[in-house]
Amino acid sequence: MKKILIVGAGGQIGSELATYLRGIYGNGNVVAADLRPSERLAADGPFEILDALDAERYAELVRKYGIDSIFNLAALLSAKGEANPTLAWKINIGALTNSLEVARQYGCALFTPSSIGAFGGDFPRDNTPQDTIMQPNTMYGVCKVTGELLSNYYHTRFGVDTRSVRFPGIISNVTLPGGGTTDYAVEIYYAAVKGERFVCPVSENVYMDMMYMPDALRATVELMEADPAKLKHRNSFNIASMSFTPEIIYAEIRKRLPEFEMVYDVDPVKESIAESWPNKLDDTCAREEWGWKPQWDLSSMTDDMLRAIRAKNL
Ligand code: AKB
Repeated sequence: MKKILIVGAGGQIGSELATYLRGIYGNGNVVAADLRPSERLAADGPFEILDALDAERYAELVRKYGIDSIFNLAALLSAKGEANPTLAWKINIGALTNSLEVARQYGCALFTPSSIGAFGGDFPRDNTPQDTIMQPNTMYGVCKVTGELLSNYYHTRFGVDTRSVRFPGIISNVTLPGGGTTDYAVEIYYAAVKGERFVCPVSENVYMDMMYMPDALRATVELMEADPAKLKHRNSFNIASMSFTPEIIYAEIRKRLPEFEMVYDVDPVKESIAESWPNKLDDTCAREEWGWKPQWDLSSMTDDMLRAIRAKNL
């Protein structure tokens, strides 16, 4: 049985990944770690306070629990990273290099997500290929490209089992994202259920890749369980399931809630980040090398998001 450490387990992805992994590998085998305490994560399995920049404490936890697989999710997102680029570099790269070193020293497999934010420059926006120009103009993107390169380096140089996907914007209903460019696609559902008018920070025709959390969690585990002999790529795979503009998601919600209203107040930082990213990724390599296939689309996700948020009785 695996012994897993999730670093940054209190965030949007980590909080659901902990529950998902505990369901598969057993509660006691999945240690959730975060800067801040979490009653929810501590309720059904081991929980530890960890600042991912503290290499000694990181290694101590790996030894204490006999960890063999690490999921490193500690990072500032794109819009927040633009507000404080030096902090974004410090956290995102500090957590990455500590994860790589501890994985090298203790023989752990390591998953560190990349993102659609790794793209930038003059690359094909539609059906963006797996291997193309990556010249991001955000600090978040610079960190993601660095992460991909360093993770490949640790694999080829030291044999560390590093694996990664380029996540689209992740849509979920448990923990809110914070500081991302794609956050609007989560916030819109909360506004719709609360009967509030939604003010969208990205303009109406900007396409971005998005994915529902259950697909993102499944992708993470399927890649980490994939036969290494079949992986020609490692860091990092394009994965895709849906791509839409604010107008398209708005129309989808209005099919269920015709009274729902959305207006635009475009945030220039988010807008320019969104425009520098792909419209839609080509995920052929992930499909061919480890059998990736999404299960959710905009319509089924919208039904499920509205149901889950209504059940919170906000
Ligand atoms: C962000 O918007 O910064 C993230 C991402 C796409 O990586 N959700």
